[in-house]
Amino acid sequence: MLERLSEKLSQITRQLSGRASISEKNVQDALEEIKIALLEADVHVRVVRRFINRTLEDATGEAVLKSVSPGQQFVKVVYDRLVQFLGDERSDLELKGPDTRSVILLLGLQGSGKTTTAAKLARRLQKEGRRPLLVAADLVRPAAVDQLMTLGAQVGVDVYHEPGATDPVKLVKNALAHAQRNVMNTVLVDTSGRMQIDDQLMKELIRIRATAEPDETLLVADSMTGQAAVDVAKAFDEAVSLSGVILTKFDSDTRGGAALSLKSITRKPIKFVGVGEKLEDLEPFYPDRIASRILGMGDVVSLVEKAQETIDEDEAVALQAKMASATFTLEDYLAQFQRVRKMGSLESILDMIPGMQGKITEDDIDEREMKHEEAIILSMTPTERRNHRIIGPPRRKRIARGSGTSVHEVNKLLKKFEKMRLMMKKVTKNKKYQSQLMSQLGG
Ligand SMILES: Nc1nc2c(ncn2[C@@H]2O[C@H](COP(=O)(O)OP(=O)(O)OP(=O)(O)O)[C@@H](O)[C@H]2O)c(=O)[nH]1
Ligand SMILES: [Mg+2]
Repeated sequence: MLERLSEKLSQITRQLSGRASISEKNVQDALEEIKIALLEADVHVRVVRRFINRTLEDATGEAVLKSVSPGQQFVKVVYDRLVQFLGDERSDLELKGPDTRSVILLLGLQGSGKTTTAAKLARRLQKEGRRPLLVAADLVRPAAVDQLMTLGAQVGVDVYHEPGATDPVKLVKNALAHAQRNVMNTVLVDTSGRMQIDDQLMKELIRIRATAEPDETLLVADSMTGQAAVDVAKAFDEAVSLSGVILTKFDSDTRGGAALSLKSITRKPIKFVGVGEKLEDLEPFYPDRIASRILGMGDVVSLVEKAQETIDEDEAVALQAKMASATFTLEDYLAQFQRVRKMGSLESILDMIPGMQGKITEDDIDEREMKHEEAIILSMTPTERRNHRIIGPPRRKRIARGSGTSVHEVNKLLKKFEKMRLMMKKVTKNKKYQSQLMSQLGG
């Protein structure tokens, strides 16, 4: 993905990055080349102009030209701008808690990938512990319902459908009642492909939206269409008000024009990207990682930066001392979870380490278990967290209830923690293991 844009931009920035000194003219020349590369990548012309102007401002300032490594500073400036134009922060789905029903409405042009994406998303949410229901509300294309049912079966998610139905609004209403009855907390509605100019279908979409009252109204757009995807997003947003976009076929998009233009033109975040035809090929969209990919810097840079941001050295030293003396408490353990959270998911961290990409998948790491463990510790009183030995059977029962887990799970955590403490004490006596363990803990 993004090969062409990346090849161009990394070539341009590489020319400057190694230099001990650069002039304002060097920066201007490089930016002229970047401008051409962005236009070739089908980035919206307004976005290109804004990008170049702002980068020029930042890059010709004293801080860059007079710095110790101006070339690298320049690359950093370009990188920061790319991150900004890609949308800054990762924007996740905003769904209600597990006890309340959430609805996700997927819409878009014909063939953009709605049905496939609905199944991919259902798979992902199910793995996160939600109970999804797919709703076959595309009543226009004859084979659409069968397609969703096949995909639903593949990911093990129920599909609500009504043979012979003709009114998608009514069908959605029935589907919501079905979800309610069967305690399914996440309803994903697949709609039929629309042409923007098709007034009737657009009106129907507005009615579906009013009935579904979605938490997320996501446009599914083909990233290969570049700027056209941005125009589509604008049109749909005006009609039904979008909460975000999923860019599909990102695997085949070598240019990146849609990804780079979308946020600044429409203000809508890209929440996920589709990166293949298989049902696991859906990835959260991380602007910083995409920017490093575009500049060919590898994700190592962002890993290092993130690690520096989140890990305070004093904190690490204090932690080490605690480990050695086995005064490491559940409170410290909890802090580790929160540290991992700050850095993104465990999976995303492993993904950034060279050689680890794709080797460890969601299936290997039990983020759900992590969430459960966190919930358990949060249900303890501070005194209990500081001294887990006082947690006898009645307290275990209370904690299980409070955290929505079972006594068995509480027992398991406490056993694991006790074992970990012992191991830490042993390990901290040995310098080599010590650093290994610290790095495992994110220190
Ligand atoms: N390479 C690649 N192909 C994708 C991706 N997402 C969807 N596709 C393919 O795009 C084609 C269309 O996907 P659908 O999910 O049927 O699209 P749709 O928007 O539901 O289509 P209509 O219901 O006809 O409007 C299928 O062949 C998918 O396999 C992706 O992220 N990458
Ligand atoms: Mg479809």
